[in-house]
Amino acid sequence: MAAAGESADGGAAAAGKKVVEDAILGFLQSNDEISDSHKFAVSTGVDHTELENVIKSLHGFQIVFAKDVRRDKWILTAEGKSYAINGSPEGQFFAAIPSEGISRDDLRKKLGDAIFKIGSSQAVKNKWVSIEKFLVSRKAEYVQDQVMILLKKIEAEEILDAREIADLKKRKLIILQTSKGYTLTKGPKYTVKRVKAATDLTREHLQRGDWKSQEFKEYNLTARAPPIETGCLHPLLKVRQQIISIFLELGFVEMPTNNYVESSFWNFDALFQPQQHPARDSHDTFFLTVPSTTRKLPEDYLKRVKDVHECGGYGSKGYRYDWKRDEAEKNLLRTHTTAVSSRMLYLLGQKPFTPMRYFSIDRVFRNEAVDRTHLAEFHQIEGVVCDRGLTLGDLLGVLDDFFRRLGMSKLRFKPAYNPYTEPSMEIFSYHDGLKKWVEVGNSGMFRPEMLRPMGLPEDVTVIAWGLSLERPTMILYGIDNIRDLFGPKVSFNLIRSNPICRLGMD
Ligand code: FB9
Repeated sequence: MAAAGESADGGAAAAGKKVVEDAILGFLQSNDEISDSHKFAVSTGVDHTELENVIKSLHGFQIVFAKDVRRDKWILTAEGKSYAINGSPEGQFFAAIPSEGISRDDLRKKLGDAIFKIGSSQAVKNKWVSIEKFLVSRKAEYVQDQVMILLKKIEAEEILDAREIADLKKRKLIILQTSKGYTLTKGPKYTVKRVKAATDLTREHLQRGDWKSQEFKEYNLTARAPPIETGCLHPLLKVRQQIISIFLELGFVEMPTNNYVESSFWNFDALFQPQQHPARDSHDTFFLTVPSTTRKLPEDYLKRVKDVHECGGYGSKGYRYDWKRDEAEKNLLRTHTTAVSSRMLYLLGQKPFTPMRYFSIDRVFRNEAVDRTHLAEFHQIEGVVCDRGLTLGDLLGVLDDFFRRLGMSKLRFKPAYNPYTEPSMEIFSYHDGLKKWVEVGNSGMFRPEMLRPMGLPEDVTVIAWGLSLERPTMILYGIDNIRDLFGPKVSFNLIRSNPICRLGMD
């Protein structure tokens, strides 16, 4: 019955280990050293790997001193092995020729193309045979298959001279195998019979009193603790946490983003995005078949949205097209969290105005071509500031403050276009690590055609910006392909062993 914690076969392995240990310690009792662990393994019939484990343990306890020795030895290739058994091609070639000679074809059939080809050239070179047009005949009574003999010597680990080695090597019949071996000598704590070191001082030791002579295992203070299986955060969630704390520090409130399914109305129409805008067709947007349409839209507000699209107002001339309700009722997977901003701004417009700062970080879906940096879904980060008389300067200021906390202090802005913001700007940051300007987001001032129908006062302006969560995470964690960061191909190792998110320390 195996001792507690020791599995049945554990006993055998330990016994095996003990046998090997005693063999080594016993040998060193009467010999100064074991010069070559490989030879010792052969002589004791022990597998060298098993011997190696014992050597490492004895070395660890300084019972023996093990010095690494690199051992190069020639071994036969598969071809070499077959010639050592069947004879070299030239040897087989010669042997296959009857005394009266034989036709080339018969000989080729007898030996096969490979042996015939190599054998013929070597046998001729060795002046063993003559090959006329059709007939092959022996030129020697008896020949010695030197190659086969040398190959057998290699197998027997006999030493060959350099020229012989060179020939066999050139014919790819042998290759050099480098293996690590050890030379063993007695260590400072050498003992011929090793008493298993005890790990702990026990009551039994004290009762038996043998603790005085008992060897105790050293504490291996460098031993790594067993990995503690803990939960671990995906890098995306670590960066998200950092960005959430930046927004909260800046007094922003998180918007409820728990609805991937949205109506075209809040995703597009409320944002003054015209119904014929290219982003609104199924090439860019995932429309739902079930439920294909939304039922509840605020009627009075919808009327004002229809009007502003069709004929403008609030200083705008609108888009002058027939706005269709059923287009706005189509359900889709939201293409941006700005759809959530439109809902929140509408709610803000339904009560006496109070300045607000909102942010959202959640999934958005776009029917786009997947490539190294784009999937059909990503996490959008959005910041929205609503107040009276906000200007583009305020937007620049907030962007500077936000991105500085993200570790991006050098920003540049490029005019851009969004259907729902005017002016709009793409944001670029100089990335010291990548030594280049990186597009880090988009921004703008929401159009009055969007805000006024919501009921927000005329002097209220709303600045907003957006970026993705994946791009900064890829750059911060040095991940080149977005598929290694998000989706079925993500390696658990990335999840388990990714460092903390240190914004701004690139
Ligand atoms: O995230 C983006 N880039 C980025 C951001 C941070 C970053 O940090 C590094 C550690 C240093 C690195 C890169 N981009 C936005 C820029 C590009 O990657 C762009 O090619 C891809 N964009 C996505 C959309 O792709 C179709 C990123 C995504 C994006 C773009 C725009 C918005 C949101 C996400 C927006 C908006 C907006 C505008 C006005 C008002 C409200 C919202």
